[in-house]
Amino acid sequence: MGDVSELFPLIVRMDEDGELVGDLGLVTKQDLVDVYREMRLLRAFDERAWNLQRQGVIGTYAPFKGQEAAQLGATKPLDDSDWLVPTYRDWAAGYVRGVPVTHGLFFSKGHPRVGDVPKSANVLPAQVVIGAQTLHGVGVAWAAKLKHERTATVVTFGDGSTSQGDFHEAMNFASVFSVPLIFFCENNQWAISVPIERQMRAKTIAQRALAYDMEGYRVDGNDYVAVYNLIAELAGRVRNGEGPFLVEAVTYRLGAHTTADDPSKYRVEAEEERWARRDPISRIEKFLLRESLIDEEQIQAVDVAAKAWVEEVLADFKAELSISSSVLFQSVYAEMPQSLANQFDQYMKRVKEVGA
Ligand SMILES: Cc1ncc(C[n+]2csc(CCOP(=O)(O)OP(=O)(O)O)c2C)c(N)n1
Repeated sequence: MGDVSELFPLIVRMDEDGELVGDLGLVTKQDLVDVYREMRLLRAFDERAWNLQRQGVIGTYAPFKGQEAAQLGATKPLDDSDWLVPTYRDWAAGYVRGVPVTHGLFFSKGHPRVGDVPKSANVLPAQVVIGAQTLHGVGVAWAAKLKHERTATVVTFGDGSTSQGDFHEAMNFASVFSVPLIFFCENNQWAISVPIERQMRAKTIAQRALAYDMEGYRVDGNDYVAVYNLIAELAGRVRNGEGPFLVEAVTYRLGAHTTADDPSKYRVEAEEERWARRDPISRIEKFLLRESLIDEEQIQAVDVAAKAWVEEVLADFKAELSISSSVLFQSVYAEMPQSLANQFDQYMKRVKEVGA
């Protein structure tokens, strides 16, 4: 057997120097100006979230720094009626769909607001059980098919998730029932401290599609233009009854796995530097500068705007943060069952007694 990975060449449209090696396709130059700004805002938020954990304001947070092009490219082409089934790192993707970016902070606090995903966003709650959401994605897409809805579902997951049984079951079900689903793998090279080459012998994740008689694609996940165009095309095909598809977006987690992790223990600086040069934001910036679509002054202005925006969203977050402990009882059922109501009464009596 030949090397099947050769069947899945990396799709690139804008290289790391911001040079077009393909065309912009469906992405306009103005889109790139807007997306550049949006990514900078989201990056500023993500970096601030890290500091909030260090200050003890939030709990464990999984940063998406470095994966902005993959996450925005996978969601910007979707229609309002499409669906996103995300993980704990997909706050930028959720934001595109209309989930407040502070959701990641509420999530880290175990705050009840996290169950409060706006219905119109068509986003499932973020999944922490690795790979489990791939099955949920199949369910959402299958339901759409049974209801004859013309919607595309995108389920996102990391490279490590493809080593899980759930992923393979999901691929099999999706394939057998031809569900309108895009499996979108953010291959950020690491599953916590386990590098991709220790997770699997296959050279690419995309080639795993072959086993399920599915089309697979391997795209530069730090190239917004390439990811956007690929997902736009596949989402259109899915809505027309084709699919499922597997997309491997080759990217890199520039930060730690979570705020509880120290990557200097398991990866070398040279690797981090190599990937920092492929940063999804700086390649758009280089393109915009070369095309005179933005200048240094405007770049500075985005810095200022990003700081102001982060303060604004954090003010909303902080205003909602404090909750009464009674929420623990009230947010479980739509109608509280009698047994829980009894416990709630006892709890409130005790609270009065101790004056809490
Ligand atoms: C079923 C299960 N096993 C183990 C874990 C612990 N765990 C949390 S994140 C993670 C690594 C996931 O790596 P990957 O799928 O590549 O996603 P990434 O975090 O890199 O985005 C593991 C093993 C878990 N959450 N769920």
